[in-house]
Amino acid sequence: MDTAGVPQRRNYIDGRFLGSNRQFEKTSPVDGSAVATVHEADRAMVDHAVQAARRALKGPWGRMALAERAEMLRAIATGIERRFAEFVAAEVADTGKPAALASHLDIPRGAANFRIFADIVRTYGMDSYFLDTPDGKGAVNYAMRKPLGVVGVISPWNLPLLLLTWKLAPALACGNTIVAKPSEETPSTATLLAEVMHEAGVPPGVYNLVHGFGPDSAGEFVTAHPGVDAITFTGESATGSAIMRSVAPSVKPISFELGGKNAGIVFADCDFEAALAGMAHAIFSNCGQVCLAPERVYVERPIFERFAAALKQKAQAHVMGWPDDPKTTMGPLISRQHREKVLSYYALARTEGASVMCGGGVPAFGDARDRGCYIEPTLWTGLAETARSVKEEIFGPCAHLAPFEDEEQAIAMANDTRYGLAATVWTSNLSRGHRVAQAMECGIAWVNCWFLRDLRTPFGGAKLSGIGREGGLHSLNFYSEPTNVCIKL
Ligand code: NAD
Ligand code: 6OD
Repeated sequence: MDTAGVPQRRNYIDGRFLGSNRQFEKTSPVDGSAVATVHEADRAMVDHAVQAARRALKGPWGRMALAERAEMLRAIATGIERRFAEFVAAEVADTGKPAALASHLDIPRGAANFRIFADIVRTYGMDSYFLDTPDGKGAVNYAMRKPLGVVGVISPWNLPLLLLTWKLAPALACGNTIVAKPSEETPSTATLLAEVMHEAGVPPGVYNLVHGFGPDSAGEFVTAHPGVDAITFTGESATGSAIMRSVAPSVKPISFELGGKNAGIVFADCDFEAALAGMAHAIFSNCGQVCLAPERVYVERPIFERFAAALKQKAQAHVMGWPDDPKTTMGPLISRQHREKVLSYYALARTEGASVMCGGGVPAFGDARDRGCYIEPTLWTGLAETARSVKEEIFGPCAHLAPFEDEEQAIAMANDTRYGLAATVWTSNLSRGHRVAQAMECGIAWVNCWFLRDLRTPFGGAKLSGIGREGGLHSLNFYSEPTNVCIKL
């Protein structure tokens, strides 16, 4: 804390918290008040972090037995749970999301990510053996898995702890060391996590945290650093493209989880109330700032009018309140800058000929929330499928609804996008559920549910939505490097 009581978010390098001469203020999306002073890492600090991470590869962490490393991951999970209320408060302060959401999703998943990868790495080990004597020539092959080395983790602001630890936990489980750069909008839980690592006895240099922005700041300093062996990134597709350019000279492995313009498909044979509740949740949860959220909703013609009217009621029932108020169901967007972007799409949709079913503007509260970043939940109909607002990711609490005539048309409309992250399909016909889910050109297709996660399953996107898959053994494969050993008998 400084004298004004605003928390300081410092870098954590080689086991020590380090301030910087360059600082910026993180403000609350709820009311514009100061939330934290963030210490931006310059190029030299990032280099310091990378060198510390390189040294730690050879230190106690590199020599630690796998079982001991798994125990350390469990201790980190326990450390998060021990300071649960602090983590919730920090996540809420940075994002403005309802405390109930942070308590039920973000922070428990932060701990769960460490536990699941402790279990998976213990169950499957790091070495896979393939014993064979091909053609009777008498050779034995085995593939031995080793850490990649120093992994750069670049994460976004929408689910800050969840998405950071989703990459951090498997990378640590595989024995790598880390230089993490969280979003400039959400520096806090990553910093609390450094305290938890410290308390759990994680050796210095294993988890290094640098704060700052993307281009010409800590983000780019990490991705371009020749001492970083791999980059794992979650964020916008355009940022992924910039990072690809910056890692190209050193040809590092990359894992990218990028943007989406996801489809929700509602068939007339669905359980209407379940589909309505599920779609309303999927569109508006976290103020629409979930990469998996369906911004394109396709509803079979016979129930289109009824479904649209009911979804509008759900949208209008949202309570845009203070994060700690249990009645609050929707928080603000992350920042004024992001609200400008979403509002520009609200204007574009009108220009492109949308019928605005509800929302489209900024609420007025008559209190300090007017200094925040709240925005109305918004639904449209009537846009052409070629409209930019139907094609581009908006990342706000909004969706366009269009009717479809049959299964074939629904599939064609859903797949008519350059993105390929997720889809959600609602039907009571089991065969149709399988058929349509399998026809989706995307990484994850949910049937009669959305964002229902089993952390062992492959997670990631096709097309513009990403490169590679993480989750379960997919993560262990990415965060480790096999060496095949062939022994002639
Ligand atoms: P962003 O791409 O703007 O920023 C993400 C991170 O990258 C931040 O830490 C940022 O500082 C850093 N960064 C930005 N430019 C960089 C550069 N040139 N070099 C290195 N680092 C750089 O994304 P955001 O606005 O924080 O998050 C929202 C986006 O993330 C949306 O597009 C959303 O769909 C996507 N997302 C995808 C997933 C997924 O799993 N596929 C999950 C969450 C969010
Ligand atoms: O659940 C996850 O593991 C995950 N990566 C979720 C991504 C959500 C996007 O906003």
